[in-house]
Amino acid sequence: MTNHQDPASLLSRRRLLGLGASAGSSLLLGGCALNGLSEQVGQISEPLNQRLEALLQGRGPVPEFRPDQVDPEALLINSFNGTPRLDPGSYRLRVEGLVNRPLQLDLAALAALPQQSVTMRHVCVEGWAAIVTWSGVRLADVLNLAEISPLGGYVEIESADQYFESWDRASAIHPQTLLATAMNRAPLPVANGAPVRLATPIKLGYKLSKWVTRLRVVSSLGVRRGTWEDQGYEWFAGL
Ligand SMILES: Nc1nc2c(c(=O)[nH]1)N[C@H]1C(S)=C(S)[C@@H](COP(=O)(O)O)O[C@H]1N2
Ligand SMILES: [Mo]
Repeated sequence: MTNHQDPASLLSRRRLLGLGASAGSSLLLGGCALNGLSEQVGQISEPLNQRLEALLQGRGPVPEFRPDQVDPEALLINSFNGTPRLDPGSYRLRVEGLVNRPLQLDLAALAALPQQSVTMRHVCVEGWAAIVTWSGVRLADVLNLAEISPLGGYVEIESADQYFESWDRASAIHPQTLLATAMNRAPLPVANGAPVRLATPIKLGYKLSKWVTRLRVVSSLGVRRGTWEDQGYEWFAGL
């Protein structure tokens, strides 16, 4: 746990770190440019792709907040297509696409994986933010379990309310990116995405899909990039 900084300095610090880690690649700041580069590199060769990934991950973990900074009242509900109620007993997280071992994980299987927490600021572009503790499994652990292919540069995320997202691989396997099943040390409420939602301190709120049902690893982005992205929101949406 490191100390909290005000959001503006935190943002600029992260930007600097990102730039510093990638030695001259200002492409990091633009989702589209990054996407283009990553696609090109993926086509050239696998070792290069892995080097790029290492560079992107070079920033390492970002600072977290203290437990006493958590503000449950500040977290608003933002759902745009109703609140799906998934039956915990029949719930399966499907992991498919460019993986050697496609998976269908039930909640017991997820609970059996190492559990992590992240205390972070959730930032919604609609003008609110809230410090939250999310707990669950690392998305990286699930992707590793599925034996993600080196060619899988992106992860598409489907939700039960038809919400759609797509992420770059480096952000997906970032150590603070979780498939959360708990919020503020209590079981994840339905309104906040139960039984499983995405959480990470490195992306804006709209990237953090609730009610996640399916992960599909792909080599390039499709026509659909995200529920909000397809209406003009930035794709990378990094914090
Ligand atoms: N499936 C799904 N995920 C979603 C959304 C949604 O409408 N459906 N809204 C997004 C937006 S814009 C935000 S800010 C956060 C809000 O999360 P919360 O409702 O738990 O605060 O969820 C994100 N994930
Ligand atoms: Mo949002």
